[in-house]
Amino acid sequence: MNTQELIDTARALVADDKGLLAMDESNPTCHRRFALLGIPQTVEARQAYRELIITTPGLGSCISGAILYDETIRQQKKDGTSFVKALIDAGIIPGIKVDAGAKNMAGHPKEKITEGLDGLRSRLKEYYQMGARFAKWRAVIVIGDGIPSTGCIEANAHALARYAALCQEAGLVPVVEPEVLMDGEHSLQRCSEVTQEVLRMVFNQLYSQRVILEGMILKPNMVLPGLACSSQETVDEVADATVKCFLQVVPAAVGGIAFLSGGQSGQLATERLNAMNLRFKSRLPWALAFSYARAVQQPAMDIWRGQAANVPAAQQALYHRVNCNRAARRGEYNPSMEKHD
Ligand code: 5MM
Repeated sequence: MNTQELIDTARALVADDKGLLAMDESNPTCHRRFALLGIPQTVEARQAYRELIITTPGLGSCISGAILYDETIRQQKKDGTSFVKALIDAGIIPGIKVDAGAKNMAGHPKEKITEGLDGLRSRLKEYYQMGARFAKWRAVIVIGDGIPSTGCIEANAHALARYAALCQEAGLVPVVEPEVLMDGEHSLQRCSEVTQEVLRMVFNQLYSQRVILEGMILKPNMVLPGLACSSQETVDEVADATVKCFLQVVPAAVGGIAFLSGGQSGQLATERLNAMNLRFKSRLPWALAFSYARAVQQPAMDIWRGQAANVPAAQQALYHRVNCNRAARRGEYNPSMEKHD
C-alpha cells in the first residue's frame, strides 16, 4: 500500500474548492430516472447521457473526481476515446462505485444491508488497472418506528470498514457513504441523533479495520428533518445542526467530507453547503465539499430528454450547478447566481 499516494489522492479530491460528481447510478436507477422523462432505457441512451456529462465544457474547473459505474468505466465516447481517458484529459480523477447495492436485511424488517464484499479485492485490482483512483460504497440507514436497529448500523458500518480497508490495500481512496435517508416524519433532532450514532459506529469500525483516515473521504447525509416532518428548519439551522453533529464524531484526520444530496433540490443542496462554509469554514478541520448526483444532474437531464439537439443546453445546466456548488464551497454562493451565471 502506498500511503502517501492515498493521502495525495484524497487531498486532490477536495482541493481547489471542487467537488465530486456522482454519476454512478446503477442501470435500474438510471432507467427509473430516464423513464420519468420518456428517455429510452437502453445502453445507447446511457452511453449518450454519460458522454454528455463527461464532455461538459469547463467541468474540470469545478469537479475533481467523477464516480462511475461498472458499465460506464468500460464505455467510450462516440469517437472511441475511453471515458476514463476523457476524464483524465479534463483534469478529473476517475472513481468507481463498487458496492452491489442495498438489499433487505435478514431478520430486520424495513432495514437494508449493502452487499458486495465477495470478490471485491480482485474487482478493485481491475479498476485500479483501468485508471480508477478512488471508489465508493453506500450504506443506507432508514429512520422509522424502532429503527434503525443497532444490528443494522453495526453490520453496515462493518461492511463499510472492510470495503475501505480493501480499497486502501489496492491503492484506491475509499469514499465511505453512510446515508441516513430523508424519507419519513422524523425531526431534525432525530436525524442528528441517528447520524451521530451511525458515524460513531462507522469510525469505530474504520479504526478496527486499520483504515488510514487521511486517505479516505466521508460522504454523509446532511442533518435534515424528514421530508414529511411538519417542521422544516431554515438553511442556517440545517447548517448549524450538521456541523455541530460532525464536530462531535468525525475525526480531524479525515481527508475530507463530501456530502450527498439525498433528494434535496439542486438549489437547496447548494444553499445548505454554502451556509456551512460561510459560517464555519475557517474553524473546521476538514473541507466540506459535495458529491451530488441528482442535485447537479437533474436539471441537465430534464433538458436533455434523450435529444442530441439538447446536449449543449443540458451541458450548460450541468455546468451551472457544479459552478454554484464550487461557489458554495467558498461560502460565496448567492441565489442571484441562479439567474445570471
Ligand atoms: C445517495 O446517492 C448517491 C448520491 O446521489 P444523490 O446526491 O442524488 O443523493 C449516489 O452516488 C448514489 O449512491 C448512486 O446514484 C446510487 O445509485 P444506485 O443505483 O446504486 O442506487
